[in-house]
Amino acid sequence: MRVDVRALVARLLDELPIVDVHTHLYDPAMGELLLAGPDELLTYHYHVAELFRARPDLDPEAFFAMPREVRADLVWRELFVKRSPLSEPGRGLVTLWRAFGLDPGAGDLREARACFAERLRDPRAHVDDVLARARVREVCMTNDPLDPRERACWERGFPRDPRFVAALRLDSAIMDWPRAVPALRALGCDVEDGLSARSIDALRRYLVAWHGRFDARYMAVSLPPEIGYPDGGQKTWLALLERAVLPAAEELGTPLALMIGVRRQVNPRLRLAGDSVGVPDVESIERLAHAFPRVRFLVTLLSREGQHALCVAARKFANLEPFGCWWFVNVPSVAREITAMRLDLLGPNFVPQHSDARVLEQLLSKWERSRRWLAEVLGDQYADLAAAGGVVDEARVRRDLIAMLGRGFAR
Ligand code: FIX
Ligand code: ZN
Repeated sequence: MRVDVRALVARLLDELPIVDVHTHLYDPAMGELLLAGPDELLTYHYHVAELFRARPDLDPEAFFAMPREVRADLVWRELFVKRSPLSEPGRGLVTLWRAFGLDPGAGDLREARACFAERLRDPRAHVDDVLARARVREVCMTNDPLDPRERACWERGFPRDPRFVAALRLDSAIMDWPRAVPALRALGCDVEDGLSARSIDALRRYLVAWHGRFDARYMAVSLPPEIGYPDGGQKTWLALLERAVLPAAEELGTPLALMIGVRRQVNPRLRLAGDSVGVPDVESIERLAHAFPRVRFLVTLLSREGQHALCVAARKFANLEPFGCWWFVNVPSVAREITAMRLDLLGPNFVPQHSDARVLEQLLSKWERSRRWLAEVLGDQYADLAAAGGVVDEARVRRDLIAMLGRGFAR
């Protein structure tokens, strides 16, 4: 019997319980840290960046001084009422409105606010419903002991929701040294301003301790495009990475995610929406993978450039693992290309996508949208395999999809 390969792949992908390997969501027990609802959704920084393109006359300071509801109303009016929401974030929000039975052509947010207010009367039930409808079985958070609001939760302790797993984020600790020194010292980490052996050892112990406390799945850091490894100790963050973070990763046997290519705050007036992109230095990643063969590097690149070189590097170093289409490359046009290339060069041995959701309900829209282009790309790939005479059946496709999207970074 001939199987309709593309339909089979789309169905299995649709049914697959996903492990989302990178988000900015929090365990519901962490209270207000878990963002939800229309005002958070509309003021997501992806929409805010587009608002300033639509309204170049708008003063960012005046915008951020407005109450959140007023900002959300403005985004809705400018990007969804006065123009068609043709961008990927715009189409994502429309997808979400439809999923909740809301009218994406509405002139205001009244109906949406009423609907979510009703749902959020029982936040736990809402979380369960969103996860169930998104078919997401596990969500990786982004956890930073130096974030005071977050730390208060960990220090107080809370019953963990097993669906929300932790990832120890390192940016605030290592990227702007010695800015973090006072905060680290306040946590009992015996660092000093300089990179003395004492500082390095204290930082390594701090990472090991918080990784344990979080029961983290991996450590992660976002990096600028230029890495320049090795540089003989010139860049402080690179020295900290080499001397404290990588030894901690080896000691813990935990992967390190490198999220490469972000140029933070090129336009600080736009706050979270003010970060940009640069072309990453993949040769340094190869050199790191070579120098630290016992560390598993999970790598995602923010730019379209460098993606091919990263796939080739991953063919040379099995401890390099590409993952996800991050932020500016999480648009179907580019994500399709990247994913087809990864499949061509690596087979099913990588994690094709994460959501980067910041607001709970985005799990629904982002995965709905990603599942579509994933189904197209994977459908083509399996159809080509079948045309070449390969065996493509339900059991094999399901096995591969689970390996790519249903197990997180577990091997
Ligand atoms: O560094 C990161 O993890 C980025 O994903 C975020 O900081 C960024 O602002 C974002 O939300 C992208 O999706
Ligand atoms: Zn992120």
